[in-house]
Amino acid sequence: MDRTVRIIGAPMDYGANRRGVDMGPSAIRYADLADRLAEADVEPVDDGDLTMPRAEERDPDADQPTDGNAKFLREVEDVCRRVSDRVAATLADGEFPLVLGGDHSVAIGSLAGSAREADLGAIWFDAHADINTPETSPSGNVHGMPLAAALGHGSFGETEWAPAPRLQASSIAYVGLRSIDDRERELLRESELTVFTMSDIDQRGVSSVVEDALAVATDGTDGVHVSLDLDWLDPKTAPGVGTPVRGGVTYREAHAALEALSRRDRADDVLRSMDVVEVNPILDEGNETATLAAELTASTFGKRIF
Ligand code: HAR
Ligand code: MN
Ligand code: MN
Ligand code: MN
Repeated sequence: MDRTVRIIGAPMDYGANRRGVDMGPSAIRYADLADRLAEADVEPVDDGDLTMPRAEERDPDADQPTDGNAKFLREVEDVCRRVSDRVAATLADGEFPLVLGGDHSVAIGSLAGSAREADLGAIWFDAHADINTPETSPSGNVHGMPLAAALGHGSFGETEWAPAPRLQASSIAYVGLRSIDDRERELLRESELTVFTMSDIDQRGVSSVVEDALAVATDGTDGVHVSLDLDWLDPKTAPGVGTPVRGGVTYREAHAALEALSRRDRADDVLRSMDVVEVNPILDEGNETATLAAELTASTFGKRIF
């Protein structure tokens, strides 16, 4: 893969229980992301970070009709619109957008931008299903809702900011779920999303599961978005995340999974866009989780041992 990867920092923490994930982009860069990408034979170009609105400056008397049970929805909306525009512009320039979170709500922007001019598939590496709506969310945190927003479920305000125009539920596959809220479970059972849990990985091995996920995300689409939430890994391996869930994938399983996305014998260029999210340096140990994020991103772009 000889391509330019444009790094778009989105230090957003409005979708999580602030604070800490806003430092994710810095920590991942500090973990030598650019060098790791160069080792994968792609050319990294760093766009820097998007500026974040300051919630503390919000007028408390201002009308807040769209917030409902989604915290900081207006701030998340503002950031995601800009992420979406940046991702779409990067693709229009023939480059690959790599969005560094920040919390997982930034994916609302990545998905919308990537699905503007193409039919998009997506692979969601996560402990969590992230498909709550403001109505079903137990926490009100938008990082538990990005897939609902992208698919146009629930009421995320009156505007058209959220949905990814050319993303279908039937082209989305989860890999590694182990924490699904009751209302999410109901919704997923009625939906066309494909769910591969940790049990599937236990029984079939991660490589076979990822092959199936790729088949779902490539069938009838023009390209695949990879969303990598670091809490997908076991918390012993990746401690620097805000919502750890025990029983995640190991270091080797994670590498194997992401390497499979760019296997040399695969028809090139199925990958279209990516985000790497939920790294929380405050909770991390020795920047280990950010280092993993950098390594796993390089694996996704084809970095091999030999
Ligand atoms: N499902 C829970 C909620 O909606 C927890 C979501 C945790 N979020 C993430 N994203 N880290 O994967 O609040
Ligand atoms: Mn997530
Ligand atoms: Mn098409
Ligand atoms: Mn998660």
